[in-house]
Order: sequence, then structure tokens, then C-alpha cells
Amino acid sequence: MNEKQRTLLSKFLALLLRHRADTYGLSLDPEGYVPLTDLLTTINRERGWEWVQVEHINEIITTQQKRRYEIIDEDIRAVYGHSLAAEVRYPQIAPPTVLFHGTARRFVDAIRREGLKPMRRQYVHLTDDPDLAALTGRRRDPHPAILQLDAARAHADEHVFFGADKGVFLMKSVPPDYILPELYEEANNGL
Ligand code: HQG
Repeated sequence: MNEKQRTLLSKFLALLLRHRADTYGLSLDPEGYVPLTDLLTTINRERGWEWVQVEHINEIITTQQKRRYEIIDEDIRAVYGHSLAAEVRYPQIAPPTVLFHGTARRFVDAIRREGLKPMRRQYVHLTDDPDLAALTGRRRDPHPAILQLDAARAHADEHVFFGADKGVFLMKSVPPDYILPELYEEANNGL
């Protein structure tokens, strides 16, 4: 596949595995997995996608910088990012002391007022890697704001954290008082 085909197929996988499984007649298990053969049958039914085979899916998984999809045994799932009605379950975990969330500068005031909300997805997406947070924020703003979350205190206060993957932490929402006053950049500038 060329890069354009890889991107289009990855977006189609996101549509099927994160957002619209039911529209396409796919039923995900409680952790978001679907048999790979069912996924391929569904993809191949669509006009223009008849050529897709398991190796193309593997190529997406192995070439992407982000681990968006994973295959375990004969099943595949989107690792995070779901908007489906049926909530995907993840193991609860103890978070690191601080977690980051990259967003657009224009959203910061509302977030400080209301906290972080999952918006269209099932969970708020957080990371322990500020570079990854910056990457996420840059989707919406060339100079994103990297919010810092006092995860240790939220955890001590019994807010629940879920682990989706290495570097991907999920919460149902983040109340505003756990968002630290300094942005990540500002914190570094002070050093
Ligand atoms: C913002 C992508 C105003 C929030 C990414 C974000 C990630 C608020 C947007 C993953 C708000 C939701 C998830 C509030 C939250 N007021 N704005 N109270 N609360 N927001 O896409 O975290 O490349 O649903 O800051 O890289 O950006 O697709 O979440 O800007 O890993 O694999 O509302 O999806 O991964 O946006 O991204 P999203 P996200 P992929």
C-alpha cells in the first residue's frame, strides 16, 4: 500500500472499530474486540475495499507510530478513542503522579471552568508523555496547550483511571480542580 492507502484504510478501521461498528453489523465484545475474519468480511463488502487482506491490516499496525489497533489471537480492536454507545471496558490502574492532555488554546478557559469532558468519545484521553500530548493538541492548534493533571491526588480521591495501552490513560471525566494552574510549557520555561 502507499501512504495514502494506509491512511484511508486506518481511517476506515477507526470508523468500524471506534465509531460505527453497529451500522456495519459488527458486534464488538466488552473490550472492543471483533473477530478479524468478521472485520475483513465487512471491509471487503464495501465497494472499493474488496482488495483488503489481513496483511494490509498488519501493515497498518506495524507502520503506525501510534498503536491504534491491536490483534490478539484472531481478534482485533481499536486500542482507544471509541465513541460507540456500548462502553469499552479497560482495567483500572494506578496512574503516575502527573498526566498530560494536549488541547487547543481556545479550549483552555472552558476546560478550567468545567473540567475535561469526554465530548464525543467514551473517555477523556490522557498520557504520561508530554510529546504525545503535544501531538494530540496539534490536531487542533499549531501551538497547543499541554494541561497537567494532578493524577496522584485524583487517584487518592478515588477517581478511577483506566489503562488502554502504554502511554494512554483514560478517565470518564476530569473535575477542574485536578488541573494544575501551570501549563506544561510554562512549567519548563521556569526551569
Ligand atoms: C476538548 C486521537 C471545551 C479536549 C488523539 C479535546 C488522542 C473540551 C476535544 C485521542 C472540554 C475532544 C483522543 C471542555 C474536553 N470544554 N473543550 N470542558 N473537555 N475538551 O478528539 O483527547 O490519532 O475527542 O481537550 O491523538 O483530542 O485518532 O479527544 O480537544 O490520542 O488515534 O475536546 O484521539 O488519536 O477531542 O483525542 P477528542 P482528544 P488518533
